[in-house]
Amino acid sequence: MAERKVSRRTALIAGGLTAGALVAGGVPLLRATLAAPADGPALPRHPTLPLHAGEDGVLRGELVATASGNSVRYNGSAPGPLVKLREGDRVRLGFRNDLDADSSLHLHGLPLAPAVDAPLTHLSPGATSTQEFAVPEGVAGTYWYHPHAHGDVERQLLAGLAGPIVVTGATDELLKACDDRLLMFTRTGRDISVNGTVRPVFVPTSGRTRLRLLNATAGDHLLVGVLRSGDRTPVHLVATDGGFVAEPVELTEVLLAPGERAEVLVDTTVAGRLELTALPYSVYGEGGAASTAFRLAALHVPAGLPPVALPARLRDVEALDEAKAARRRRIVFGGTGTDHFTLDGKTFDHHRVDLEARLDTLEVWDVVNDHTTDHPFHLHSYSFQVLSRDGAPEPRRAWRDTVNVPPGGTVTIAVPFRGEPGRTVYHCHIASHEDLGMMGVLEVVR
Ligand SMILES: [Cu+2]
Repeated sequence: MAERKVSRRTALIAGGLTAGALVAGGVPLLRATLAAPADGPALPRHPTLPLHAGEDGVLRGELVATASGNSVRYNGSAPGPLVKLREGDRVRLGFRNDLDADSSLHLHGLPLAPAVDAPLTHLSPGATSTQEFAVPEGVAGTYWYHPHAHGDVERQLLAGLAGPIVVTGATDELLKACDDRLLMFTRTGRDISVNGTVRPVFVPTSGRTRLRLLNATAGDHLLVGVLRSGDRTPVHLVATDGGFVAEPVELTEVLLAPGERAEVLVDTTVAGRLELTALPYSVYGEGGAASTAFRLAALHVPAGLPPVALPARLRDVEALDEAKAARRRRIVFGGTGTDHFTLDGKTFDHHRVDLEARLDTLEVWDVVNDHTTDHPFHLHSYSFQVLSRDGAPEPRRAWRDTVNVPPGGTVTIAVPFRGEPGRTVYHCHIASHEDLGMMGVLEVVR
């Protein structure tokens, strides 16, 4: 048995797993040459943005982007404060740009009207904006906010401008016995931070822990798994980008492309150490050079946490009927070299409308990656569902705003254009690609 374990670990070394997992597994292979990085501080919780209800019942709050040296902050913290909302809330969110560069506030993933999201509007230094909206029903989940000033998004993200949004709703009651943790990933220099700290640790307080995983990096794909003694332990996916899936789904890894979120439940009834790990992943397709695994965070599970039952059902996720699509389109990621990124052969021009769609119709889009690396496709204002990947039907229905498209791959999505018409954007969510023009303009008309 021990022999088999050692040989499996040896295979993992070949696969690029770091020594951290090896030492954690109690097998001191390579300890002399590769020390496991030490645990960081306790996982910080995000400060919550104060929201005050006016006499009209509308919740008011304000985010201010300020610079200090080379860093930029929302309301003085990086990540920015947690915007905590509930389905049905009416909100008036103010934003002030106190940077010396154009910026803006984009509420990533919330299906807001194009006029409210205003992704083509840049706010000059000193300018303000107000976004007023009602939080739609059925969107309870994990979202985030970040700047959308084309050309400078990557710099501002890397410098600290990003913050989390959590929307709660009735379905959350099914998970109220879980320890609910928000883990927001950003890149700080050579490390990936979690809530602003590197390799934090936390002690779960319930026998089941809900991890809200938020990839707020500017361009890092994170294939996330949970390891116990170096072995993957299954988790249950309960939510994707646009909120809950129909029922918990057992998985051993979750890919989070830049911008993407997923929520998983982890069994935390067995005392010991669990390591939330970024597993080796290749953005160059199958067989391409993969990243090396590294630890994101550790859970120190105490003894005696009572089990928490897994809900059998979470909610109904509407089925979209592909046969009713008014239109089928093909959208192609492309480009040449390392600094030329296109959508349908063109780079972004905010004066040009690239696609026109009709409100209250359903469209099916084949999003094709004709380039050499992964590109996460992101659409503003209109949530979509993945129908198939390279022709293989998607195993479950889920609402999304971001989906990864590997090189040579095709992801087919169904987009119902509901709510308000207007002019909005779709783009690659690797911020440098978007800044270099991998973005198009969509106009939804009545
Ligand atoms: Cu891209």
